[in-house]
Amino acid sequence: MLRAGLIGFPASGKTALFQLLTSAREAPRSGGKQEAHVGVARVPDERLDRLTALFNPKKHVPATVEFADMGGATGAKTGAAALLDVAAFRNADALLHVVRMFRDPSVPHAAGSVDPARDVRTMEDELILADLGVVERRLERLERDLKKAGNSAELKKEQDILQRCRAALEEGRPLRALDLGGDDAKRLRGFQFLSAKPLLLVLNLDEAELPRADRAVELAGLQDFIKGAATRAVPICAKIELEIAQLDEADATAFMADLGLRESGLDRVIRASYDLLGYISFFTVGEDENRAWSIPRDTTAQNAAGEIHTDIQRGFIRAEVVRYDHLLARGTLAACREHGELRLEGKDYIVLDGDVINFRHAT
Ligand SMILES: Nc1nc2c(ncn2[C@@H]2O[C@H](COP(=O)(O)OP(=O)(O)OP(=O)(O)O)[C@@H](O)[C@H]2O)c(=O)[nH]1
Ligand SMILES: [Mg+2]
Repeated sequence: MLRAGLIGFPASGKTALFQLLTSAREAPRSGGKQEAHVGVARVPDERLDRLTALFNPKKHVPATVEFADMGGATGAKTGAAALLDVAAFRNADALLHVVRMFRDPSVPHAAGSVDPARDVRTMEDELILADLGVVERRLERLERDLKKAGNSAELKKEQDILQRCRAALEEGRPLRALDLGGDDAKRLRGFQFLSAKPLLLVLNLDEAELPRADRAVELAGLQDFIKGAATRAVPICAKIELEIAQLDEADATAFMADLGLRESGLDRVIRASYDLLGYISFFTVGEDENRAWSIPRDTTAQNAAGEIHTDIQRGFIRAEVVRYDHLLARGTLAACREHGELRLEGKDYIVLDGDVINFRHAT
């Protein structure tokens, strides 16, 4: 499951977005303790809906994304370093920075003016500063340990990579911009650096700017920033979307059409998150349950099985795979088998987006 942490300056719309994504009724209180509220959003997927119409299973289980929102400010006043103390943020796969673009005089901005490019840069600097603190503390320790342990090759390697991180951070570059090989990346994973996490800028637009949502990045002056590695942006108007969420389906569709919105904010934010992280979906189907699962691109069949259960991963024998569009066109798995569209794949098969899989495993 994908896990994302919502960060941003006070009154940028984090909680509004959190409520929108997770349909949470109770909002985390502003200015409260530094404690994360965690909510789960169901990933909308038309393909799963179609499969369910086909199989009519007892259960229909969409993939889910977990979002964390903080009661109280994240960033600015307290500094992003505080995020490192909160597991839901430390362990997040991605950070969603909610950037204020709406201009509502009744909701003053802590910095006195609405300036998205400034906020994005300030937050980036905070993430960098928080990571720099971690790197420096670890490097100090390493130096002492190296003196004691003599020439430990492993410690030396760690020192080397951390020194490269320090150099980048001191230049104001985030760790996600560092092009690290597999081994180095593995060495750093344990530190859970904030600036190494993929970053999605959620541009919280003013209602008046909704018709120009396609140009939100330019409006915010963020063209250069989003050229950075593992960095994306998605426009949204949290307030309007919350209003739409209160309407029944027919009214919501009409209202969205009026505003020129083709898909809901929830769809857009989740799709952008998947895109950013390179996540794909595969499906399992049957009489009991149809279900969507999320995995990183390039996951092997055996590891994909582990997403369902470690027993299935361990006892993996083979995967029976059919493409979603084949199954939808034929209507049944038996018909796909007859036409040679049901393939048997081994543990090293790379699962593709939209694969419908039945895992054979020893128990
Ligand atoms: N006009 C307008 N107001 C918004 C929008 N999004 C949020 N707000 C309002 O701005 C205020 C702050 O929104 P929150 O979602 O609580 O902001 P937050 O980032 O969680 O704030 P803290 O938790 O205090 O850091 C609320 O009164 C919202 O109703 C928007 O898109 N347009
Ligand atoms: Mg809040």
